[in-house]
Amino acid sequence: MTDLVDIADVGRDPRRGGYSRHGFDRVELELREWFTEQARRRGLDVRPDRNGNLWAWWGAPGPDAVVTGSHLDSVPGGGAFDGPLGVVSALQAVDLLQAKGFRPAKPFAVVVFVEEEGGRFGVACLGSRLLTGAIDPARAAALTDPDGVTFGEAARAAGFDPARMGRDDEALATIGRFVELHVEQGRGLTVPVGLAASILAHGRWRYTFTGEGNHAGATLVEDRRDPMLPASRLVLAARRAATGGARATVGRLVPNPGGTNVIASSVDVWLDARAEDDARTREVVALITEEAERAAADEGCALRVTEESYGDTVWFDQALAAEVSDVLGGVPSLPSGAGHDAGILAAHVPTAMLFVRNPTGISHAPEEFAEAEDCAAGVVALATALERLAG
Ligand code: HGY
Ligand code: MN
Ligand code: MN
Repeated sequence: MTDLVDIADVGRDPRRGGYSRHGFDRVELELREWFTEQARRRGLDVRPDRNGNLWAWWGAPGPDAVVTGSHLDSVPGGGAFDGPLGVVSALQAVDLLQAKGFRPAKPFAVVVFVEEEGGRFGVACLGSRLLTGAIDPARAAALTDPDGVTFGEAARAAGFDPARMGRDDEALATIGRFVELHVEQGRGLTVPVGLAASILAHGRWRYTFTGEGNHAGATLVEDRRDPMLPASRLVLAARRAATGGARATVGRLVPNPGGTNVIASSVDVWLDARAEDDARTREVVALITEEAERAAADEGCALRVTEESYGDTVWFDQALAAEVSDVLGGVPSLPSGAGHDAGILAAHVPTAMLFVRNPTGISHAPEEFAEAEDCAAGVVALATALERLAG
């Protein structure tokens, strides 16, 4: 926990509460420096890859490496554990292993992925998607943050050349197994440590409703084409469509220009939809989009829908999960409603996830919390698993 305390004041968000730490922003660059210092203190050799992810090697890089780690960025106003717990636990697992005189028999690295939350540039797991070729690097470079800064510009300012970004076969080829520790983000875990079995299929869609900007006082209701109406009907349609375990959320709705006495000219609405498989997720989004189209027509508004990211259901490597569970004496396995970098890597290398109990199940909020003794149990579990895999 001391390492989490180290960064407890980095990136606090006084307006939202919690933390706002986003890819290549000033705060995340400070966290990168902190991680680099922590890694060097442990004799790890920190080598950024060309996509902006940080790799801290214990010994020489090489094939069949055992890799662990997570992310340091947050959602806007996020909690202290989602991401950093996995990075801090990896560093402390190295401490435990070094303290007992363990030396890895395989190449071994701790990795920090950039912009896992997509909190600045809108696409989740951006660093691991670039590494694996799951996103076109030109599209990634052109993604913009709310201030209009592109990912390419932010990457360049952080010392990375966007023209060199993209699938990194050499880096991928070094990974033998990847194990990510993460705070659980639901209430599914009733013991300190568990394993992830799967990740829901999930994606993000942007709906832009365009009407006619006008005066809130001088414009009669019958003369309006107010995009806020169909935007509101989309929010309600999302809740109605989320049945049978599916999830559909609107957490971000931005009217333009956004004046109290102004009828918006356009409204952007982002939908996060998830379900147990591809077909069900697509069905939920189709239902919502049909209602959005009806609502736009009813109000004389135009609608443009853009799919911003999508990932199919992830099933983690069962042999690796069994091996990790076995060395831990048997831990429960549970589905994950949250996406992770491990979910992106799972398509390329044997991947497992360890979850640490979250007593409230709250995440992506300042109240996110995990008990110190459960975090310590997570570190011991991760060290035990890594010792088995890299022994
Ligand atoms: O959105 C997610 O599920 C993850 O926290 N990026
Ligand atoms: Mn998250
Ligand atoms: Mn996370």
